[in-house]
Amino acid sequence: MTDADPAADGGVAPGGTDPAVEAIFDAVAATAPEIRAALPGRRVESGTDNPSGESVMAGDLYADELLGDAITAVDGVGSFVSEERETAVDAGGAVGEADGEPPYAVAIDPLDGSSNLRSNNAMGTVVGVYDAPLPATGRDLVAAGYVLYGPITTMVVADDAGVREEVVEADADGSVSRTVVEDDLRLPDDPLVYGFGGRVPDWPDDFTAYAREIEDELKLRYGGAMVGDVNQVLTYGGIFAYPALNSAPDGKLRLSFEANPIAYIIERAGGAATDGEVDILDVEPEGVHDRVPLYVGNEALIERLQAALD
Ligand code: AFP
Repeated sequence: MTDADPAADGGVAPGGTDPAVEAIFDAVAATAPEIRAALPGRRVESGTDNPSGESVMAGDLYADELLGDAITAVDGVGSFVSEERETAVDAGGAVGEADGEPPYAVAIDPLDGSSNLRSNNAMGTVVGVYDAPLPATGRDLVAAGYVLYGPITTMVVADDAGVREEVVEADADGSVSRTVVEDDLRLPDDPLVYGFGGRVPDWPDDFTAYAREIEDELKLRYGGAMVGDVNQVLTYGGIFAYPALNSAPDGKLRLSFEANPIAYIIERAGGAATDGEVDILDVEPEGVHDRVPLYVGNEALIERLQAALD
């Protein structure tokens, strides 16, 4: 068990991760119980839109504020990007390898799936830790993770040591604990579930043909929050996609703080991730809010998907 305060246990990081990276996930975990406790009172629209033009819930703004304060306070963080903010926040210096400069830029979706607030379904926080200024490709990720607010609050973390699942809990003394419950998460070899976003009439014909095949083979698991749907794939094997649509050829999900972190996690767990043509981690972004089609899951299913879209 690791307290979500590195000083509490000397910053001993699981798997030998850079303590500065571990401090970022400690900061994310430390906010989780407070964000979860605040959700019942923040199920309404804020009346504002985010840089992607999407309606923002009160819960989105609250999570963004808490996470922004916690992450930018970490010594190793030089820059912070959020779905809810137009531009990067300077958090202490130019990210990169220069001596003395903070090495990391962090990109987050503070409350992925916030439209599930009204229906009380799963949602969570997505985190990407890059060692290059943003926008950057997924190859510049050194770690990624997501908090999942389900029946249990869990955090999945992927880094050089692999992929692990932690239970995040507020202790009686007010501290927050991170308990590793799975220390080597791998996609099961035999896929079981699928979840495809967008409206079926808006799917291109080639994706529709692929979806029809998958529907005959796997069980539908689509909950409207990428973190919950991807966690199904990570747990049971299968495929999650928010595909290119006829009305939106770039799909819906953002590369920097949704597709890249999820692709990094799934690939570290033995799976694959593509935009339909190339590995998601190789997509070159122009801006931090660039959208990209996302298909992630078992390698064989992704290979079939790419053949179907050729
Ligand atoms: P919200 O955060 O606005 O609920 O959007 C969630 C999301 O970005 C991603 O988590 C889901 O996979 C996808 O959108 C669901 O989109 P649809 O509502 O179009 O199914």
